[in-house]
Amino acid sequence: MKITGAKVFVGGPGKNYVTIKIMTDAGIYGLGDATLNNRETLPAAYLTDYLIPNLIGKDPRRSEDIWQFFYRGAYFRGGPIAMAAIGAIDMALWDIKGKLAGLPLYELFGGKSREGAVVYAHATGADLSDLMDSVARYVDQGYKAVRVQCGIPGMPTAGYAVPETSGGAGDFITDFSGITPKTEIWDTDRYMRYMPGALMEIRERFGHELKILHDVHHRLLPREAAAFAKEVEPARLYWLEDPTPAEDQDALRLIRQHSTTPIAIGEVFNSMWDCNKLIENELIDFIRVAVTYAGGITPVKRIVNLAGFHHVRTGFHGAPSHSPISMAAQHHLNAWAPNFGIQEYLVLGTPACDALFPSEHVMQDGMMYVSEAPGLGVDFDEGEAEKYEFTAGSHPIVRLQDGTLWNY
Ligand code: CS2
Ligand code: MG
Repeated sequence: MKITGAKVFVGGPGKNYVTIKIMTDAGIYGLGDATLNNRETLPAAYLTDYLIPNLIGKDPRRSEDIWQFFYRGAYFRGGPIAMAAIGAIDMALWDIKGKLAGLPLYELFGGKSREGAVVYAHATGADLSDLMDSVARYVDQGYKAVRVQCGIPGMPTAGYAVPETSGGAGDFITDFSGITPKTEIWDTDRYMRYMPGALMEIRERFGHELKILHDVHHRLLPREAAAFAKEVEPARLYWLEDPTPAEDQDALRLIRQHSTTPIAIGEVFNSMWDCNKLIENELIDFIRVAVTYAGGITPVKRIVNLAGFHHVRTGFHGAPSHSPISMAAQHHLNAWAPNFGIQEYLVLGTPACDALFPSEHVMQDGMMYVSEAPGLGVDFDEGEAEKYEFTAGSHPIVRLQDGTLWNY
């Protein structure tokens, strides 16, 4: 069996997705997602210029050797661009494997460990009252878990992932449009004074059954993160995400030494080597890697297995940056992983997105039910794809009030 060709598409409804379709001489094709948020043309170029020419003629069933060929063989290893590109090929090869076997991917991993996987939604508000309304809407829809972000009174701009103005009644998605980044102003002291009380109010209003998550988005120093994690303990968070950038991983010890709040990290990691020490030293509770940026199903399964030995559960990244293809790969891993924790999930189910990526995965009452179709269980409509083209975007940048550049 041989790979006969591969095509790359960039674009999508309101969001650029990077999709690869790998064709074989058996008439079966596989799909992969290489979307790297706001840098989408780069993994597309890596695929087109370097990886695809080396794929043609290879046996698609040898997904392990192909992964090693692209990872070890490149000499310069890792990084989000290369790993997103390798990850997309790996997903597509697993998709082909599942279709050949006539089985949904979770069966090839070891079968189901659960019927449905708990997902969390993003509740957000310009102020606490709007945030409460947003949480209530998700609870009414049956969600069992929500991530909560709200504007901080007196902060010059709203804060991470919250609308600038009150009264919003829908899902809020950060505006990444334009090549020149927007600027947010951040004030750590105000955030640290306000947010613990707000989290406590949310817990009191919604009771103990709701899983409440909060994303600091890398904005605190290790000592501040330790103080914050300790102070929010009464709110009994399901997790505190990215309390401090995880580049200096020894700094994570400080949080552990001061608090039992569960810590979730990893959405910017690209390899096992970015997270193995955090896992082995049991400094985190949830590993947040994405199947895309972490290089595909092949390495992420290894990360999940290592995590399982150290009481670390999964909480794969599921921001709107991911197309339904990589989300499908995660749904299959979530159905299997013995140490599954939770899945981030944003309702992107617009008719346009569903038309581009027809899928049989079902979200109901805050639970994701994996498709029984062979392979990934998601398709890609090339005719629909012709409607879209690439539009450049950028992540906002963050500055402190005196102008110092800070972490988005
Ligand atoms: C966030 C992301 O989903 C999350 O937890 O941290 O939305 C993140 O801001 C984006 O993926 C950046 O591209
Ligand atoms: Mg995050």
